[in-house]
Amino acid sequence: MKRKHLIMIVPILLVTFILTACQSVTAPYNPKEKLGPQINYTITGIDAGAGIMASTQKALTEYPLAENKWQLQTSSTAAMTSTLEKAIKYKQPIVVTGWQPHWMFKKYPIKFLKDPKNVYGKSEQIHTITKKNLKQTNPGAYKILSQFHWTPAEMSEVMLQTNAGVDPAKAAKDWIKKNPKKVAEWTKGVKKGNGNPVKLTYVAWDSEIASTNVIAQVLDSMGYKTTIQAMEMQPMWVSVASGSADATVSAWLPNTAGVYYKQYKNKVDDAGVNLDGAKVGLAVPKYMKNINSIDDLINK
Ligand code: PBE
Repeated sequence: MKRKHLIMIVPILLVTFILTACQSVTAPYNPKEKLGPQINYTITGIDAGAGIMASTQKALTEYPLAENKWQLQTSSTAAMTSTLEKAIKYKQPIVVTGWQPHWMFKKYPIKFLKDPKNVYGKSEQIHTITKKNLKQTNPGAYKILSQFHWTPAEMSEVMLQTNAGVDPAKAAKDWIKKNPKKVAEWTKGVKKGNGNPVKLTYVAWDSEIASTNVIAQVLDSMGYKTTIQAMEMQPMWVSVASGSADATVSAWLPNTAGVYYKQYKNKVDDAGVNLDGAKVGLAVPKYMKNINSIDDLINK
């Protein structure tokens, strides 16, 4: 190529480059500048009713993030994870409400921020909550529900399937088929249900879609006739407290659903923990290397 041509091409390339760069709205994360202004002081949250949103409101006051212009944006789990995915694609800064077990920690390189004020609690357990006296009125179903216990890794297997587009009932069925020993622990010593109805209510979070579908099919396999119904968190607690539903396996405690547990604990029975080692907090992509604690949102 002649020198004259080169001289013409360079500015054209330059203009093209600048135009392309302008198209991405947020710049990649810049650790040398303050984080807040880079993301308009915004934490990307999920649905307003979630416990993690209430805990994050508390964090806004306690750290104190709100005084320093920070705000929490309400959306949905689906919108939050898609915003997170886009940010990660372009190495942009982002702060999200995060929890485990959830496939977001498998799919994206993200980390929890340290919570020195312990607003979110160290670790959470998911409890099985039944209506009062289910143990006496439906002892077999109660026994299965109280023996239901699995690990975050096991729950994640089902969640990853549903996230990949498999129907939740089918994902649950496949998991049950692959894990007969585990299922035998839950059904140990249980008499057949003879068509006895069981109604489970849940909130349609990925984790609870997984657990509710699995335990419903296990109940059915023992001869119970199980129906499941998704609802918001408050009506779910009311359904069990009023006895219109038999049980839920969706109670994240002691923190996330703590307000509801306190309100309804005299009207329900706690059939025990179905999952240990859950966790709730704020999370950021790992490439935000200098952001490791909630305090860093203000300091860095
Ligand atoms: N979650 C998932 C729920 C509990 C399960 C953490 C989004 C919540 O915040 O209430």
